[in-house]
Amino acid sequence: MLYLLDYGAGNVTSLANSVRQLGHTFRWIETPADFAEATSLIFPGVGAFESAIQHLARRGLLEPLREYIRSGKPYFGICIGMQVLFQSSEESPCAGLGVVPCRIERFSDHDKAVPHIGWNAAELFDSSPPAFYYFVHSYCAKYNPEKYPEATEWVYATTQYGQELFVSAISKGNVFATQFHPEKSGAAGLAFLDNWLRSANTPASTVPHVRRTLRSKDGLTKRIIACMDVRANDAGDLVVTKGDQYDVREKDPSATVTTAGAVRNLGKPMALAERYYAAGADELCLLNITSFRHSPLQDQPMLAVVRAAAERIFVPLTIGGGIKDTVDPDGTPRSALEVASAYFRAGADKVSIGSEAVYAVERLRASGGTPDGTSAIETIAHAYGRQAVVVSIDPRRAMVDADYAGPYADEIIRAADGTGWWYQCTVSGGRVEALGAGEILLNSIDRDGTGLGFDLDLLKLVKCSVRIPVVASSGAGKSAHFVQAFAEADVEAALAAGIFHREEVGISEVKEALRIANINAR
Ligand code: 1PR
Repeated sequence: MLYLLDYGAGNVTSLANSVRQLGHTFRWIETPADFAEATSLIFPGVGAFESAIQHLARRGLLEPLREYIRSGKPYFGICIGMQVLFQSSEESPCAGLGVVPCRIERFSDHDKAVPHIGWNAAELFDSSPPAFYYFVHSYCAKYNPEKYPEATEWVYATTQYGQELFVSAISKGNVFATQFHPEKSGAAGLAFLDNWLRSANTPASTVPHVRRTLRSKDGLTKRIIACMDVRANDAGDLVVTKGDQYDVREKDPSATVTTAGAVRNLGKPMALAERYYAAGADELCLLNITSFRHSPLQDQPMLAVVRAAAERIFVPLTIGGGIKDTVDPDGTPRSALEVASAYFRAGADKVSIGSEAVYAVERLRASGGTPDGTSAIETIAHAYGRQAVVVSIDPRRAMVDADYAGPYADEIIRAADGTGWWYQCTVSGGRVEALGAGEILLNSIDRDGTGLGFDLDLLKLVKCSVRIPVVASSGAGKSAHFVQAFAEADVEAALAAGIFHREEVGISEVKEALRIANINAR
């Protein structure tokens, strides 16, 4: 019987869904005795090394896990499930299981954004061609045969991020593990997982080690994200809508100002999500833009959408809107962490925090810049790892006169025609990084729905002030706009909504334009 080990953090639902999708049955490890029943075991995980080890120790599972691995029965570790096999991690003073004689270290952020988020090439040591898989981590086993000669026989695949090579899969005897997430890597990932599930009880054959060297360019691809703004329409159904500069209601063409028309309906969230997965989207984003809370947390209609999406879609899902301390209709208080946990259990990989991040930064400033650990960003990052926390920023240009000398004088951007502006919210970018955000989703109220292209000034400004990945959002009107955002602002991902919903531009068309421009795309 196949068993899955859940250490209580991150999205294990997706792995369970992938295993089911591949036609296998499984049970969850509940007690130490279950290890004896298991004939194969998968330990998935994201988040932090220390919480994984401590969680296993608290539940009395650490020694049984070590015993299980020693017994020679098949083990497949994913992400943290791989890292716990190592001796130790720079992330924590806790010792690992010590199966692999090597230490886990942090990526350097001198030449690149950290965490490493996205689809990168894993080069296997067997004869299979390199394939793209989804990674999300800040720590890794660096590929270093000189420093860790005894670990070399474990190396099954390597991957290059920036100018660092790391071990992206290990294999020896009954132990197999990947730093990437096969359950989030689309068809390639499912095939990879299926291969292990079918051959788990066949001992791995040793593959000769050939020394790997750095290339001038890494294999990380720029991500194309399809975003669905979801809200209840006037009949109470959840629909994907799309605004112009955040106004999602149909406009009365005869009126000079917006009147309260019906909410624009561009389709059902699941139907669109499936379409984008099939079309090759690297990631999907579902934003609950009205944060409707007329039902208790566990019955949130948005949770049902996430559950359904996670059953059929095997690329990362980001969920945003309403990730904050709230109160159920019956008066039960719900912390932001509880709200986020409900989404992670439903199958979300990341949560995106909007308004609450702004308030957290305001509190941080008022307190003199010392984080107190209580904000939604901090509590969620602590429990699930910073890579699970996206901060969504909604800046708007605040135009100023030529002779403006006010408090934002140092931040003014001037166009060639002399017009000048500053961005309300720009400073939040740097502060949310300090609080523990793992990625920034950078919208632009001015560009939203206009098709005029991403706001490059804004992207460059934020990109050069943070070291975490930045997702460009708002204003995409054609493939060339994506090329521009990657080539000129070097963002890690770009997101669009309207052009994909209305089928004006296809995801494959965008990827083709990137390839022509010599930009890595999956
Ligand atoms: O504040 O934590 O509850 O989060 C609310 C979330 O909802 C935030 O991420 C915020 O950006 C988003 N949001 C709030 N109101 C709207 C609205 O449209 N009225 N949508 C809204 C933001 C922007 C993008 C859009 C891109 C690309 N939507 O999601 O998809 O601009 O559009 P385009 O390609 O068509 O130009 P909280």
